[in-house]
Amino acid sequence: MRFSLASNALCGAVAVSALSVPRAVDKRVTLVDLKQFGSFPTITPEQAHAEAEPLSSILGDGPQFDKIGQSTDSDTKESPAAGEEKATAAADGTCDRNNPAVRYEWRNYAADDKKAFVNAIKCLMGKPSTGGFQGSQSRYEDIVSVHQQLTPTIHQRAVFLPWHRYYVSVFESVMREECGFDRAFPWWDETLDSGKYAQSELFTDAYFGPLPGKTSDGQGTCITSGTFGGLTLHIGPGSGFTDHCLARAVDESLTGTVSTQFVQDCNSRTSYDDMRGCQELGPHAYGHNGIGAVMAEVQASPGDPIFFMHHLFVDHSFRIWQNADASRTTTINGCADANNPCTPITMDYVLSSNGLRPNTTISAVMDTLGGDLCYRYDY
Ligand SMILES: [Cu+2]
Repeated sequence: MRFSLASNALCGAVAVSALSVPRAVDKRVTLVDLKQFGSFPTITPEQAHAEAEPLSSILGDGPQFDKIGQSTDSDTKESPAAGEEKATAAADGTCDRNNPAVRYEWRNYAADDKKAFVNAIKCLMGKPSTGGFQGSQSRYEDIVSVHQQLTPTIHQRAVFLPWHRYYVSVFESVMREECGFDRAFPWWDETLDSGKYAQSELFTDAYFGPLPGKTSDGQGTCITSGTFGGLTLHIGPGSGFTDHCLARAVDESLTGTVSTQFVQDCNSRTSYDDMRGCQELGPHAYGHNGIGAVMAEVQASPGDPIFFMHHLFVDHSFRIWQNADASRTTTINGCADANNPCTPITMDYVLSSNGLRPNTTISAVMDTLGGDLCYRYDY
């Protein structure tokens, strides 16, 4: 038995009382048992480094993205075209490659856009579920449900990167169409916050709320302040449906591995599926496990909205790998299933969001400047 039902009516959590922790200062802190969340499987940065290929393979002659929006005082500047930004999906199937939507790194993203972004996520949480998504009690949780239900087919296989790219674009589309979000999209360069995620501006009350450390006895903390403070999640933990709080439990020794070196060691691999495996079990997994609690579980981690900032980072790394060689947007390799021997994946492989948005194919999302998509990263 993982935890007693009586003490976990809400939050899967144990309220800290004078009985367990005598420090009066913690009276209102609610801790959660991290065992219920599990963790993502990993490889070590040393493994990734040992198997890295010569760096020249990531410095090809693919599309060169302009370095723009590199201001150091991002709080005072506005993202270009704020308020009239196009969606990063090419609704009509055409993309002007010279004028795509731009995803701005959080530091280059206007303060006003940051506020609008978290408020649009909050808006989705306040809208009713459209039905048909198991366990969901809001439009936001419809999106979480899709990930939970599809978990066995979208992780630890070739489709991981294209599916999560599609999933982030579905999230974006729902934000724009159902909550009126009309700004540029952000992304998060986690390598700049390596080893100090908790100090990132993302984790402040103005935006995603704090990132408390894993306690010395290995517990997580319910988030009670910020845009998402006091949230009750209904999907998860794992494949179940138990009301629990939005909890976090940062381990900066894990976030410290999410470095430029680790990302580059993975991106040095010339084979798509080698790169994918390294990214998935490397920087991707350490970001999830490092933030901890809800984020550390495979199925229902989108219950923490920072999930999408994390997957924007993962997608950025994927796009950087693709930039090195044009063939990387038109081909894929690896396994489509877990059979042995497996079925090789193809560009026609279908990506589903369980009806939240229309199905598509890998070929439609491999190029972020064509097919279903029309965006680039600011660097
Ligand atoms: Cu996932």
